[in-house]
Amino acid sequence: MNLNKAHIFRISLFLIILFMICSFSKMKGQESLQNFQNPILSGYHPDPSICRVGNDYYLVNSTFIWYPGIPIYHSKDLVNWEQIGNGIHRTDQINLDGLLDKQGIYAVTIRHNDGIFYLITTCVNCDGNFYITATNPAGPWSDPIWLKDAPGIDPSLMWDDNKCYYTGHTWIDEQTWPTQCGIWLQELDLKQKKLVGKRKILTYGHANNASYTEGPHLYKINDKYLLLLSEGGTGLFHSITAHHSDSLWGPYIADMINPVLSHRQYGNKYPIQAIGHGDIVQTQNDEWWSVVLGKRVINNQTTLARETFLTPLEFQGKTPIFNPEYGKVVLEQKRPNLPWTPFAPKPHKDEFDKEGLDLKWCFIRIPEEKFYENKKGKLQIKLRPQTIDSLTNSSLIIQRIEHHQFSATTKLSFKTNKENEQAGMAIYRTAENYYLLMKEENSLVLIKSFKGIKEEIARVRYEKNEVYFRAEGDNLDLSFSYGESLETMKGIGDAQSLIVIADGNGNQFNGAGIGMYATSNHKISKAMALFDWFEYKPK
Ligand code: 6LW
Repeated sequence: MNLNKAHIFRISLFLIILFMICSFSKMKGQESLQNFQNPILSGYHPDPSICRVGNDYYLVNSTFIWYPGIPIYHSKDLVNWEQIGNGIHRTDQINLDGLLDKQGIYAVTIRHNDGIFYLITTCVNCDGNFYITATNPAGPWSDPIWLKDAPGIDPSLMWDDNKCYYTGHTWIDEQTWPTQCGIWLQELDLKQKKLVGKRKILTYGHANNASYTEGPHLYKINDKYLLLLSEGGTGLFHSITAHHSDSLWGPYIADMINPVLSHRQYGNKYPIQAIGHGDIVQTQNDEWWSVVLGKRVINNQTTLARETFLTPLEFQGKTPIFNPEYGKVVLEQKRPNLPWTPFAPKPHKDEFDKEGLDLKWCFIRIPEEKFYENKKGKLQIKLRPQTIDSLTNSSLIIQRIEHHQFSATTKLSFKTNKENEQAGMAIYRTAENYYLLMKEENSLVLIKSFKGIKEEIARVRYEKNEVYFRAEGDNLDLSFSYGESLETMKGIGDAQSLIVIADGNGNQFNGAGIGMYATSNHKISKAMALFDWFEYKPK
């Protein structure tokens, strides 16, 4: 073939343009994504509730006794979520002392009306139902407004004819069947900040002997009323049912296709179970989507607790058809018709070189005393007498475990000559179920507590001040290692199991975290542990 200069020029131009198109679409790969992956919020993210304001979406979860409580997530596409704040972010908003890990802040509802955001929830085993308000969802949020005469859990709000209405769950005292609950409605006077007027039970569930009827949300759609709620309890039998009425106060008629969403019919081998407790939202493009909770199950175990899943729905007549044609929540499918808006990924490694703690860090119960400080690029944690297994706040700072395969590493600097003093890494689910890898006076110790039985798994002599600790999770397997440097890490203890932090065995409702812990085990101490950095990443 005879190639003249013009030919060569044209071919080169073509190749350059092809190269540019390829690199551009690679760069924009995210934007060309047609599908999304479930769960949209992995790890400990139960009881999701959602609302839309213009083109912005806000989502919240329950947090039990973790503080800050009620994370507020923001998204523009329903798939990419970024935490922008917390509803409970001041230590004087609430008191969680003495509460068990499964008590405290239960399911929350987020709503927006007339320029004000509302979060309404229950503090179980503390003061009951309350709401807080904010003009900016990132906060600050108000002090709680307690609704003293509101029984039960799972409050929700809706507005109709400029009035605000409360729907909630209640136990039925004179039980005609076991686990009987009801959903009730009453007006909430936002000026007087109290429930007013008549109270009416709207339903006991969609079928005779329905159990754990809870998690209601009432919507007015095309001038009709749709009541969505959960039944069956938050485990294998969980479900969402729909009830319709032409008027606010009822009667509410159960939809013929109830339950409108459940995975219970797939049995206990199915990889996504416990689908239920949902909320729905209509997009600016007129699609309907729901957020629901579910559990991913591996070898019959759920180590990541209840997570948040996204699934579409459409109305056929009044009936909400969840994930039309599939009828179930799936791990991947076509994403919402919304502008793809990923946010900058957060670094896995926290260098502790900024003022204050990143939003991902949490405490168990309320840190009345500020026992930590970022100093010269290190997180300095004060050893205090409180221990991880007491029902009070201890010097424990954790983030959610969000992956089935993860690796967490930290660099600790800690020196003591007191045998009661320890600092190190913790994997925590409850005061009875946790692992600790701790540095002591001149040894390192691996401790396991399972169903409240605490045992020392391994101990090695170690005399340097600095040490690297690592925990690695792989489905149900867990291993720990330590070293003087990252290049010389050695295993400590036998292979361990993440069943310790999985649902069951006393672990209920909340989820698991990993992070840093320091204690002087019931004695007063002046000691500090310095954490240079902490890295948690999926593997
Ligand atoms: C929550 C209830 C539920 O308040 O579990 O799954 C309770 N649903 O609605 C605790 O998360």
